[in-house]
Amino acid sequence: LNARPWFKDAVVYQIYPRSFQDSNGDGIGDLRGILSRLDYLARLGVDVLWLSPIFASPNDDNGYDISDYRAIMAEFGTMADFDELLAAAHQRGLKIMLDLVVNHSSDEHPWFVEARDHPDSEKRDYYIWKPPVNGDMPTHWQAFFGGPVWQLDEASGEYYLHLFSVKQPDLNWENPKLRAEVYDLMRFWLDKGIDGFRMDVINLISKDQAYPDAEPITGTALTSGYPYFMNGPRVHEFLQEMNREVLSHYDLMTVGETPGASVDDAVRYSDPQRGELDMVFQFEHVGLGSGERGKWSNLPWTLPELKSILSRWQTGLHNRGWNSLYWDNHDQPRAVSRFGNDSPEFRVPSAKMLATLLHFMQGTPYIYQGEEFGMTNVRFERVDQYDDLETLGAERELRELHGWSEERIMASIHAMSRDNARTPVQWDASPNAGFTSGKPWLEINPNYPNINAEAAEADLDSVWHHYKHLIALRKSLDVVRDGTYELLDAEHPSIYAYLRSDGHTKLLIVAHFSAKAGQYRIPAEFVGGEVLSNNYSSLQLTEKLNLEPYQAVVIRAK
Ligand code: TEU
Ligand code: CA
Repeated sequence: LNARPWFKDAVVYQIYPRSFQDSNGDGIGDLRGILSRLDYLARLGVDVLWLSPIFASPNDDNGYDISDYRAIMAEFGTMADFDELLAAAHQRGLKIMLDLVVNHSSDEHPWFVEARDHPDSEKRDYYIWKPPVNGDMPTHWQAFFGGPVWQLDEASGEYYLHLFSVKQPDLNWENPKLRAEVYDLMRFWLDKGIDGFRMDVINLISKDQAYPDAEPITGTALTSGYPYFMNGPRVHEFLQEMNREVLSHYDLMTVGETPGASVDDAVRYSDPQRGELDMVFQFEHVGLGSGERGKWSNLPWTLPELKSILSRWQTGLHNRGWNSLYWDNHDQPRAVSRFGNDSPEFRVPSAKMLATLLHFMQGTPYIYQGEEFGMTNVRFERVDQYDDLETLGAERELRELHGWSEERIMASIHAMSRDNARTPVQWDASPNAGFTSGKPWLEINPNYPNINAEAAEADLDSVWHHYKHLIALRKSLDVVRDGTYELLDAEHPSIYAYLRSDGHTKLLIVAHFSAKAGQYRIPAEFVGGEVLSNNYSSLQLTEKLNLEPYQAVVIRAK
């Protein structure tokens, strides 16, 4: 075992290709667009590019529904474009990680077409089919995008399982042939020289074979099947097999997306001795404010809750596994709008504060496109300006089933829709923000004349330069990778302060979650220390720190 694998020193940058950069004027981002921005990414200093799915797909869920695992989505380009992109990235020292979506495929994948049209074929068992139970569906589990997880196939009279949309039938991991197919397609990409996989909902691949029904969800006729498919009975066995068969033969990094995983689950996934994955994405901090209607409830959250979650993950995985660190991705609203303050006055300091807080934790940081210069949530006026199937499905259910007013629904969409993260990257102040010369597939956030990459790179006080500084700084300090973590003042309502220490170096990180000035008493050993990072121009290093709104500082003890 490599004692210091490279993923522990890496900073990952996530690209949602559809919204990153269009190269041919059709309004859709593509591989040649990514190619044209590699120098920008190299300047930022990131190490790994994670591309959200680039494979052939009917785009019911923007590529998370794959119809050919070995082909490039026509709208994104060709295999030759991909090969060129991979080589050009490697030339610049950038690694490429692909998105492996194998909990489900598209219903337009030839496996599913054959399975559905020929129930006697071998492919039938690549998916999960069940006969009706007492004339009803086998369980009443609710799908992630609303409605039940079972879809009746009239021709055979059987239901198939889809934890996500009806066009995303779940693959049957109980079938060894299906597993071998997955391992084969992974080798196909690894043999091309890619450097890793992000594995979509990988902790959902093993279902409880009894398919029991579950607790009713209030206000619906459905139940929560989470206990029966999250971190299911054979998931670790499957991942260990995948590791033996594929992963252990390559030099790559892996991160599993694992909604509903606890710290102990994450240890099981990421303990190097167990031979599964390098790390997982946990969902607890981004789950803050969830209620009866899931994230759409959008309840208030408190800083002590956030501190308690992130601190539990920091201490829980120390020396036992490895953390991934993220605020933003293509499924989450923009962190500066959600955990910071996106008003013109506080957008820049609060985006920098969030970055500082996260990048000094132990783990591998992930930056989502646009986060590095402080892109914000979008507030479309009309529902039809949204594209995301989850948002549109929720809008219908909240209105028809739960009687929410249009006003309440729109407020919730503005706060939580996945499209907040998916509006095109704002490159510059030119028409369409430099994203496309055509009509963008999703409208651009109207704030692009002020908030864009070009302006940020030209301004040394920008969010962009803060990210660049943090990326370089964390790499120069072993304590960030290796040190212990200790939370201070857990109950303080507006200060998030923690210590990192490795016996040689001791760091204090203080983040001020408030739009007002404040004060915070720091441990004496940091008075007279060195300020390594500060999102304001000055700081009086006294025992009682005077803090500006959303100020964040990192101090090294003498
Ligand atoms: O997301 C998995 C997942 O748990 C989502 O339900 C997530 O919680 C939701 O989007 C938050 O609102 C992954 C992908 O990241 C997502 O884009 C896909 O839609 C989904 O899997 C299905 O492949
Ligand atoms: Ca294009």
